[in-house]
Amino acid sequence: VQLDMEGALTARDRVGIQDFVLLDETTEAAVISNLKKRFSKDLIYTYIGTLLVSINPYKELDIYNKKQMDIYMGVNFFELPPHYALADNAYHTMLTEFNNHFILISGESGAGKTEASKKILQYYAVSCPSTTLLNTVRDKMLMSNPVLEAFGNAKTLKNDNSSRFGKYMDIQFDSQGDAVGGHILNYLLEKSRVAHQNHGERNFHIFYQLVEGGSDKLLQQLGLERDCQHYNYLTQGECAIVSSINDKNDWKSVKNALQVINFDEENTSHLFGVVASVLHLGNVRFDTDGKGHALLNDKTELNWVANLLGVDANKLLEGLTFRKIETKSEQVLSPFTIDHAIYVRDAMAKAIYGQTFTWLVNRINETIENKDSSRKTVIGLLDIYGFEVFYVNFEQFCINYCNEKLQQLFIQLTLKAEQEEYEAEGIEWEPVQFFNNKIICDLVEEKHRGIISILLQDEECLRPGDATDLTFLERLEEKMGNHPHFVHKLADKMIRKTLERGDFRLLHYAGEVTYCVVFLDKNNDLLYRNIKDVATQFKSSLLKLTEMLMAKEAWYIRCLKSNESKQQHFDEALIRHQVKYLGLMEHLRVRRAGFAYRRKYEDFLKYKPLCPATWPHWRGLPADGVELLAQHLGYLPDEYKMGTKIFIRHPRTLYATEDAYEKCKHELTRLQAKYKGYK
Ligand code: AOV
Ligand code: MG
Repeated sequence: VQLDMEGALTARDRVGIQDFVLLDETTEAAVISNLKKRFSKDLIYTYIGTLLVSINPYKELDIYNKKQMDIYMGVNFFELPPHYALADNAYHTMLTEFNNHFILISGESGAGKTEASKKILQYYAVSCPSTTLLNTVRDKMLMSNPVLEAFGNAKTLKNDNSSRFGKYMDIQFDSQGDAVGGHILNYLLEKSRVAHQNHGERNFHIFYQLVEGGSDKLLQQLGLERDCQHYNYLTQGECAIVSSINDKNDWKSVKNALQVINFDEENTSHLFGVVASVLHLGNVRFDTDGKGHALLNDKTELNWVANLLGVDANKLLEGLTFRKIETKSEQVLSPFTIDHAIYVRDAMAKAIYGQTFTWLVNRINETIENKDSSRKTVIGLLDIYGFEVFYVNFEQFCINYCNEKLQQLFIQLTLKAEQEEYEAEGIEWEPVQFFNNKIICDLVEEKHRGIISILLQDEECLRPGDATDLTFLERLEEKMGNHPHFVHKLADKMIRKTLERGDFRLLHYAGEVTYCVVFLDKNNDLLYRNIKDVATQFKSSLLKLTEMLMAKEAWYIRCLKSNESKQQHFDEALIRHQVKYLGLMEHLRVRRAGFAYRRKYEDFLKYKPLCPATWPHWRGLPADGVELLAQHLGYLPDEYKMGTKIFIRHPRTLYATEDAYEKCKHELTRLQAKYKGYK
């Protein structure tokens, strides 16, 4: 792919326009046609002002190499095609303003969020200035990716490498701009996948990698067979082998990455011991004793689990087949039914895996942490599981809720804040209407009235005997019946027809999703309690995340999925749907009608060599200097506004100034050299 260097002034190219703000028309059709034109030339990135839109190309593009990265370091973000420009722009703003930033990468499952976040991390780790000493920290940060992906990603119907956890990574920089450390926060791993996978989906990659790639000796030590079909937890989706995935090779990369992040023999063998124990646990089977009670079928697998986890096999068996009831005077063991024993077995497997994942993240954090106490600034990268309509499980509900929250953050920080800023600055403004998904966030999380609250209150209203998930649904219907984003079985006939008993449907910002309340089977109090704890924790960790992000300067990448079949094809209808729900048109309208670029007066005064009245020194008020500069540069009155900073309507205006400034700087340097020569 050729670098498509547009003249900074014309900013228009043969292959569509690099910044939507420059489009002649702002219709949806014009936007989609521009995206399509660029996509056909492998130009997958386009700006809307400083926001970056990217479309998944589903093929390797030769634009992410070191040479390309180096071209970007330190140039103005509009001088080159957009792919590294946003990352570089955030970096340079951080350095000049010495403040914290974050890059929010959003889009539905398979849109390219994780790939984008990896490319940005690579950019910072490879291209920023560095001393050799620090390279090790950078290598570790880079190598944390394959490890976390092996344990936290899986093949789903939407994406062969779907993130099944949320990840927020802070990259820390010292005042020189060196990437010197990092910290990772993980959010809600989709643990249910450990024990159950839908048709066409797999468990987490690491299981297949171990079985396919582990040495004979290792498998023998772990008591594993080299055959995925042998394991109950690997075969439910009936797709252990995936053409786009090479588990053997990935195993090698993961082993190598573990070494880089300081996993010694002991840690590594502990880690794989736990992974193997989960596979064995999944193969523990039960019979019934005739009274309906669960009996262990065969001890071999159970012994392996006990052995690998270092626990007592009899205690383990007791835990799997009996409930312990404590009375005042004694402990009574009440036997489980087969169903219950299987449930407990799966819950144990999920818990073991979940805790291992958390442990892994903590270990990685220890190795990438920068312990020196000098002041650092950070760029945070947020890559979370994308919105999905497929599943009905509780984790899916949380994933979609999380996506609603991020959309809300986007709306608040761009559409809302932007328009409010014009108002506050006294700039004339015709408001742009947009759909605010706060109404959906409230539906889920509002105190006393939201779905999560009702879920939590529900237990208090339970009477013994009526503990069914339908009571929850009835209460939801009672409270939410008239809510425009909640559809239930009493709703209008057409919709009702498609809803099963026990289902409710939410009209999310990105589409409709039907959830089945079976996930709230209260007969199963363990599951129910578990879900409640998750719900509560997840809500508060999202709140913390939002607060943390609000304190930083935001940059956005909106990823679009080009098609549903993972092919190199531009599906117009699918793109249109995403352009709509991601609010791109509204964003464009605000950007275009508004003043896409703004600079603090002090920063804008860097252009002072362009105007005799401000050069070489401007001693008056910064605002007055800027006004003089703008007039001298021929800015038309409608093109800029003065508030607490200068607002510039059109990128072209700023580009022209930036261009003139570069030429002027060049000329000054030349003259200085010449002058020195004379001396
Ligand atoms: P996601 O992170 O947005 O989905 P990924 O980043 O995993 O999506 O992208 C899915 C797949 O699309 C990747 O495995 C690549 O094959 C391909 N792809 C994405 N971006 C690029 C790119 N820039 N260049 C080449 N191929 C790309 V999810 O994690 O499911 O929400 O939960
Ligand atoms: Mg992902």
